[in-house]
Amino acid sequence: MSGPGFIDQLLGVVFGQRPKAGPTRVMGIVNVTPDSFSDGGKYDSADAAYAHAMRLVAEGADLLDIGGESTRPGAVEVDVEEELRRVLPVIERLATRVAVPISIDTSKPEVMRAAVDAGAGMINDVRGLRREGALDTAAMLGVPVVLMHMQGEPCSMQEAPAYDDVVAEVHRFLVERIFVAEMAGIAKRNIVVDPGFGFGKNTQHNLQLLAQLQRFAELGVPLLAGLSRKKTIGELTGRAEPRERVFGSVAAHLVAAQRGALLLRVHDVAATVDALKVWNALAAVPMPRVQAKPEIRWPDD
Ligand code: 9MG
Repeated sequence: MSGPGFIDQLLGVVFGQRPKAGPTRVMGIVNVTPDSFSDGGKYDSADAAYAHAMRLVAEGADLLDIGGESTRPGAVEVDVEEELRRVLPVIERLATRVAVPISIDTSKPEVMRAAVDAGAGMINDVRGLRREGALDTAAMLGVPVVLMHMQGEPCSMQEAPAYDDVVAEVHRFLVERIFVAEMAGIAKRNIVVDPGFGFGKNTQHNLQLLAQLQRFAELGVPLLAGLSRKKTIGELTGRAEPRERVFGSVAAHLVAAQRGALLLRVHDVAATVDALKVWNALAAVPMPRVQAKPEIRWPDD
């Protein structure tokens, strides 16, 4: 039997004894794009993206997700050359300078290949390796992959997302993608799944997925959750500006971690790391059994 794989090492898990919930890790988002919803244009030069990535590592990111094409609702696709032009210089510089693994956020086989050659050690595909050639390329590269659920395509996915039963449908999709990935030669220990919050889902869909996230954590592979600064957080908090959604995002990610997410994809690394530290410290303290529900009386009752 071989030793622990990349994901097991990342999660600090003893091979064969992966817990249902436990050492949740933080994936810092590095968008090298002029048009991402939350930080569009802020880090679209290689220098700015590199400096941002270094800051996220200093804040405690366990891995970095580098993306060169926005997948926000309404985003238009860029061609392979442009995506490579954006991400490769950043990955090349980071690969020799940071100790944390680098993930490439892409659906394009050509970008997967070049990014892994440049030093990326993981593929994050919002299309769950459904693009032509993606499955075989990922299998050939032999690196861990994130298989995410998305209904539709970013350009139109939020126009009228519809499900009979969002939890059952996303669950079925992920079961099928795990099977297809394994059939293509991707080892199960290299697979991570993600329900894809906000990808062809409205706030009610996202809340249902979050409420039943444990079902996805029981698929036998690590679960990733990404709610960072998304529209659902804005709707729940009344915050129109993505940069003002930090507290709401931290709360949602903490709930996701409690329901079994082992990886959290976030913009706000420092805030998320602090929240996880407090949760972990508290989880180690035994809770006394509550005997009876105390009756609370408010002063003007
Ligand atoms: C690229 N990207 C944007 N949001 C994401 C999410 O929620 N999960 C994953 N895996 N990737 C995402």
